[in-house]
Amino acid sequence: MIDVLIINSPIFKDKLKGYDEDSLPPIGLGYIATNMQNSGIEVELLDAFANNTSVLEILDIVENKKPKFVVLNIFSTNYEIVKDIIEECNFETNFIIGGPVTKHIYHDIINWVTSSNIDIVIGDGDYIVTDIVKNALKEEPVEVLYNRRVFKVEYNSCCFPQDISNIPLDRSFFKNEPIMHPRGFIEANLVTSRGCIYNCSFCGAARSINIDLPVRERTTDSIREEIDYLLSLYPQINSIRILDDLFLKDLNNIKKATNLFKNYKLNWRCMAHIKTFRDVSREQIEDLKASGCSELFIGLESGSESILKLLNKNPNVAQTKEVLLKLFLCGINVKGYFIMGFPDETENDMYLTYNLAKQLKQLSLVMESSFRISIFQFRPYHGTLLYSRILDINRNIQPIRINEKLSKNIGRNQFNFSSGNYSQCSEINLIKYIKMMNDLNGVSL
Ligand code: B12
Ligand code: SF4
Repeated sequence: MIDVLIINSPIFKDKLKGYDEDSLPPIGLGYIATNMQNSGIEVELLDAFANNTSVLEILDIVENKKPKFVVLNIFSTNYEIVKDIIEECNFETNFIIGGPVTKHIYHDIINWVTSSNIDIVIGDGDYIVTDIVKNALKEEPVEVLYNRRVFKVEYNSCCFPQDISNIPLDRSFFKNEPIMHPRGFIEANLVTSRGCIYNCSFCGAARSINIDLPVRERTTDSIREEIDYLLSLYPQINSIRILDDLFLKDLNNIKKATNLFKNYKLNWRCMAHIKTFRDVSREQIEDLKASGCSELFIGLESGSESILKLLNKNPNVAQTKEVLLKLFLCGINVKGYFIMGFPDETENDMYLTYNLAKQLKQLSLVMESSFRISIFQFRPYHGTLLYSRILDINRNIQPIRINEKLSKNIGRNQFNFSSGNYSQCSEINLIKYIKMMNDLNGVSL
């Protein structure tokens, strides 16, 4: 019998046959697990997402291991799956549920049908989970209903990690690291900041829905120490991926990253924003490249100015092209994230998105850089600005489910989910455009 089983919850209810898609280590859960372990609690981490573990298998594991606590994360995408795990578990235990979406759905979780205790944590779980497991609470729950409790880790809570620089992380909890990338490099991941300065209306990290929490950044020294540690732990790695919501925010962050990484013989990749490059010169991008920046992940989302306005994104498509041209010229590859199926999006909007992606692909080929396209069908995540907007106009939001039609057309099952079609385009045409976008990845001149 172990004390705690932490589960990185699955996004599929059943095991997918032949599933071999890549995954990233659940770093947030790693921090939580490490803190417990350092306090003498016996913890195991089951990465059901990476291992393609079905709900039935999870229930078996829980019933065999009989943990005193089962700690799970939840996302809008797997709400029903996590509910199933908890409601179908025959073994009575204490569940602790957390993740970025709990603040928007805790009132639903309270009503889940189980005789087990459920504690719901809103906010960063690094320290509070240990207190709950040890029954050594430093703060009272904000809500109690029978055997349900809701804890809120606010800015002024004693469990809130004000300084995220040196939170211990035992990487032996992760079974999928370092990652052998199909494109030939070996990579480890780290998180250097929490929170985002932008306000995209489809995103759970948007500033206006997380206004009570500051954006926190680690010190450069602490990041350097973690990179040195990763190199000693995995001497074979030649690439680092920074998993922050938005690592490169502006010129200042570009300078900091350039100065940090120029001391290593490593490639590195991270998220950036079109506005990151507002005041950035060609020389500064060349320095960024020279420091090892091999690929930037940028949320381009749409080629339609009216859709970009709806998303609170930069509506200037010409500027997007200029920025990508500068990056390609300096030899920095880009992975562009796009979404189709926004509320009231027309077929013409989708065509504009396709056209933008095609032009960027052609530009990258001419510049001998790489432009990869990642395309998703829009689904409203709880608490986001678009979620509220859809409800405000009295439209129904169905639960998020697997989109098998999309998986048949474009593969990469882990990204194909749908909670209905909110656009003005038929579902057939929406899928057609998503497939056309995905197919651009195979285009050559
Ligand atoms: C990197 C990342 C991933 C990685 C790694 C995921 C992982 N499990 O860690 C990958 C690419 C695999 C991924 C997958 C998915 N992701 Co993701 N991801 C992120 C991203 C950009 C950063 C996460 C991160 O590492 N943050 C840093 C660490 C320190 O923070 P953290 O993980 O949030 O954890 C802290 C707190 O949230 C909390 N916490 C988290 N879990 C738990 C659990 C308990 C019990 C407790 C008490 C506390 C707690 O405590 C942690 C420590 O402080 C976030 C954006 C964001 N702002 O969170 C999106 C984000 C979390 N992802 C999101 C989604 C939707 C998904 C997917 C469901 C996508 C899909 N396929 O549909 C899957 C879920 C798969 C899974 N079970 O892991 C959404 C969630 C929105 C929502 N309403 O559900 C976010 C917010 C982005 C968005 N578009 O809005 N993701
Ligand atoms: S989509 Fe990216 S830039 Fe926009 S709010 Fe979310 S994390 Fe920030």
